[in-house]
Amino acid sequence: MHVFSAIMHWERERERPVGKSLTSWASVPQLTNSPTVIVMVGLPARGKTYISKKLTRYLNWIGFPTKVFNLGEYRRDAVQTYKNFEFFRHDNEEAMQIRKACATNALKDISIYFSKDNGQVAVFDATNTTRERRVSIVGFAKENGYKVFFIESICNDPDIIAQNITEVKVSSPDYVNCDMEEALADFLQRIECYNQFYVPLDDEKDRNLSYIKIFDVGSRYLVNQLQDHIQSRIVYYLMNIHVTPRSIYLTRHGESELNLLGRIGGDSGLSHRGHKYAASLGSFLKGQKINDLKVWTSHMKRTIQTAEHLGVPYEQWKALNEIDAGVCEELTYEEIQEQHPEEFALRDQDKYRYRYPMGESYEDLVHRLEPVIMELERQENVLVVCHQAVMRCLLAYLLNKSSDELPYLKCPLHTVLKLTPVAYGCNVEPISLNVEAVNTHRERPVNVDVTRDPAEALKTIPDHF
Ligand SMILES: *C1O[C@H](CO)[C@@H](O)[C@H](O)[C@H]1NC(C)=O
Ligand SMILES: *[C@@H]1O[C@H](CO)[C@@H](O)[C@H](O)[C@H]1NC(C)=O
Ligand SMILES: *[C@@H]1O[C@H](CO)[C@@H](O)[C@H](O)[C@H]1NC(C)=O
Ligand SMILES: *[C@@H]1O[C@H](CO)[C@@H](O)[C@H](O)[C@H]1NC(C)=O
Repeated sequence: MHVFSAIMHWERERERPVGKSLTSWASVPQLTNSPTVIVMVGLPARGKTYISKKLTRYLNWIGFPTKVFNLGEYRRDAVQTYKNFEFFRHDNEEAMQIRKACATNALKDISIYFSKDNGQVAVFDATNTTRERRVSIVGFAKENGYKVFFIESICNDPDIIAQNITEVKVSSPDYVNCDMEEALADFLQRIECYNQFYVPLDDEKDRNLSYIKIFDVGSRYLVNQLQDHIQSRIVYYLMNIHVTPRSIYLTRHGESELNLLGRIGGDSGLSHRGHKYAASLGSFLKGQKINDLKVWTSHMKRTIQTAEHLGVPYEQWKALNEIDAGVCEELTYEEIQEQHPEEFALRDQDKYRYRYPMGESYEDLVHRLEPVIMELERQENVLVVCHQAVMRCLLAYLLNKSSDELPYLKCPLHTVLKLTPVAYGCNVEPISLNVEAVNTHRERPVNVDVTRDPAEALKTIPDHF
């Protein structure tokens, strides 16, 4: 982790300095020179789609525009109704032509994504089980100046495979009107079609390729010929994720003294109602009977006071501290408008990238939170007691929200979000503990021009004392 925090530090150094002009802030940082094609390798039901989606969510969150190109979807577009595994037999000439055409179309779309849509990473989610096919992808990438990184998932545990099939494949569009047993049987035969020709990445023959092999759901890894920063980030991420069932609980601290006054930031303690919420949170958690719950707070008084009511050990993370509002710390929105009207408007124009003078932006916060996300991935049941901006960043990662949506995600006080990973996403359950609190959510106003008048700037500010 230390190596990576050094890298992240270096990245931040290269970012624009604190300045005024929004146009210079809006530029997308160029982090790698040439785009990367990630190619998934492995038999069906080895988690290729799962890894593709999850990795894509992570890369987008840390600021590398990434998209999945799923060959199965191209195939379903080309062949509207799936009959059975016969389609995947190696001697089915007609189907083979269709599959080739789909792969060609997907690769074409990848080039368009890189050249026209600012894409940096494309995840090619196909089976690609033969060497010949891998060679053709490497050729395509060479022609276009792309880097290629293979991710191979290897697993021969029949229980895991059967569980995977029932979890995600039986509900696939291929099997809409099929019963479970039938679908499972067909899918196993489909795997067999691939298995006859499957050639795993080879220590010797593929020694010039860049790849990671993941064995048995991450119990062992083999990494070969890493080429750059982004590939090391990918490897780092893949080595930290797990699939054990668990829940993540996110909450803000109880209402604080400064919340009551409508002042942002600062380091005040809890209000009377804030203490009440903390006590309710304690009973709520007891009721959930969570196995081995880890509790994390920031270094700020309001999260620590909240955790103190829970009666369990907790750990403090400086990285979880609220966004640093710089010169605007402890001001009300009215005062910000009065003292820094231009800053206030600039923030409304691009809330994600806007950096408070002497403070931070949401984008900075995402970088700061990266080690927290990595540790969240490693852990099982965790409660994070944090802050509004911090919770928005964590939620955006967990729920795959874009950087435009991120700064406006609703994270009310005195509400716990219970997030439970399922198949390819996350179930969210908001639980209000029925302790009143002020509203701290300010919507983006319609007029974001620096010349707007104060009344317009203040139109969406929440009530306070
Ligand atoms: C893997 O990619 C190649 C592209 O070169 C494609 O021809 C092939 O059909 C893909 N694999 C499978 C199993 O579809
Ligand atoms: C399926 O199995 C593989 C093991 O090869 C695992 O890594 C993957 O995450 C599993 N789950 C899903 C939903 O595909
Ligand atoms: C790997 O690359 C080296 C140098 O370019 C080349 O001499 C060698 O034949 C390649 N090996 C394989 C297995 O492709
Ligand atoms: C994540 O969001 C992007 C765009 O907002 C979308 O294309 C993609 O399908 C989403 N991924 C998942 C796993 O929902």
